[in-house]
Amino acid sequence: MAELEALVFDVDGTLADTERDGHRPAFNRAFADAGLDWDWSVELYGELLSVTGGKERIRFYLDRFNTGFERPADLEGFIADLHRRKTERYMAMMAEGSIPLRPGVRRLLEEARDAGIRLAIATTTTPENVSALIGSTLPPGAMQWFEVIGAGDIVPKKKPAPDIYTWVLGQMKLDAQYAIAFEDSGHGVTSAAEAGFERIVVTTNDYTAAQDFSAASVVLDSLGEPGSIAHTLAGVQPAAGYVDLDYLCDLAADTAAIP
Ligand code: XBP
Ligand code: MG
Repeated sequence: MAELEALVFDVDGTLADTERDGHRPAFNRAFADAGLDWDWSVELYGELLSVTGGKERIRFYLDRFNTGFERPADLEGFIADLHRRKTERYMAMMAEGSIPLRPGVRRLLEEARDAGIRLAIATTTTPENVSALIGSTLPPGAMQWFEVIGAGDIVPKKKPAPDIYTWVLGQMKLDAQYAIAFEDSGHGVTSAAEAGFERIVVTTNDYTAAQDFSAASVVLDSLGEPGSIAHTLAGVQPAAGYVDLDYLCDLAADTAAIP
């Protein structure tokens, strides 16, 4: 791989553990707002995560888990409306500061910024959700830390399709060989790999730990912090105990890739 120029981050599960305690309860609150008795448990949500995108996930739920529901004539409009309510609920939860960034995320973003490394986001979630999370967890103006934010319906096909990573690279006029992608899920890794990323750093969470990360360069339980070591599940353990720019440059230069 060529010299490292940019870091591209997934959001949900990677920057913060938003799925179980952020998106899932926001969906449930939107269902209650709409007078529906649907309840997405922690376990059911794990199965629903096989489909990315909130609107797509609601449709999948109806197709697979709630086939008896009497569908309105305009199902698409009904789902879009439910999803709008869900986004409002999610943004309100973020404004309360209910979900912190994962360990090492802020440290690594700041280190990369100081070193002049370009930063970007490639996510499936709705753009407003990205600003809500960044706004509640990073200093004012932190949205500007990211040169490009690729999110939601800006591309027709969500992860695992490569489209969102390809779109971000296009906006940055950047070849994937100069960048590292950060992901938490198998779908995310597939998306980045198919967009041409040769280096992908995975930080797992409870929902994704058992997924297939064979296209990743390293799989860790977190980015780690000084004093709180990152545990490596595949690939080379960071010498410092946490993922920093030195480690990423070694990864980019091949010296720390999975043998
Ligand atoms: C995760 C997703 C999203 C969120 C819900 O995206 O698949 O659908 O679960 O957000 P990523 P929306 O890991 O790529 O950040 O309801 O806004 O889709
Ligand atoms: Mg994710």
